[in-house]
Amino acid sequence: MKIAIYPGSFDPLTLGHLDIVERSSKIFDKLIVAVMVNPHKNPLFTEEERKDLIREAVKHLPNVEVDSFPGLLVNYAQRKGASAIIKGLRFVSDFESELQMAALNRQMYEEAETLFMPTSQKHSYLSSSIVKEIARHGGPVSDLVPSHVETAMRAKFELMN
Ligand code: COD
Repeated sequence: MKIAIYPGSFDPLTLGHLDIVERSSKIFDKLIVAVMVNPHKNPLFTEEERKDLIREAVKHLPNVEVDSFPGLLVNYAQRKGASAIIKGLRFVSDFESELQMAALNRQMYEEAETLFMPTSQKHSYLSSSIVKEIARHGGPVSDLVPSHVETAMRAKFELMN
């Protein structure tokens, strides 16, 4: 069984992320969308909230699982028996850091190849931080995130105000 991991912060999942999930789930027997738990970051959504938002968005994709992991991605990939790590690419700047991580990851665990999937043009400008910034100020995000993510963001920002 060919297993791939699509890691990220997903704080929160955007339509850009979902596009990468849908396209890469067609290539592998199983795709694990893995929320990275980073104690040095201060996310808007908790680990469990992020996973729940992703689960709701991928419920039409039977071969997609949602999970989370702390620490090194390669250790997690090894535990899961993954043969590929999927990274979405938007800008040249994404490529620079991703190439470095891909080389180091392969050095630490050569059973998993990093595969870069280019963003769809309509999502090329999208990032979780920009979406949060727009939503925080009450701007429109319905074309940028699934509707349940929009609802969850609005609820968070209302609580904060
Ligand atoms: N279109 C296409 N792809 C997109 C879009 C979009 N609009 N938006 C984001 N993406 C891609 C990103 O490029 C990334 O591949 C993925 O989706 C997740 O994005 P984010 O923003 O949720 O997540 P990041 O960038 O905060 O996540 C970074 C990782 C967790 C993937 C990275 O830090 C990592 O691999 N960490 C593992 C820790 C580790 O092992 N470190 C040692 C490395 S040598």
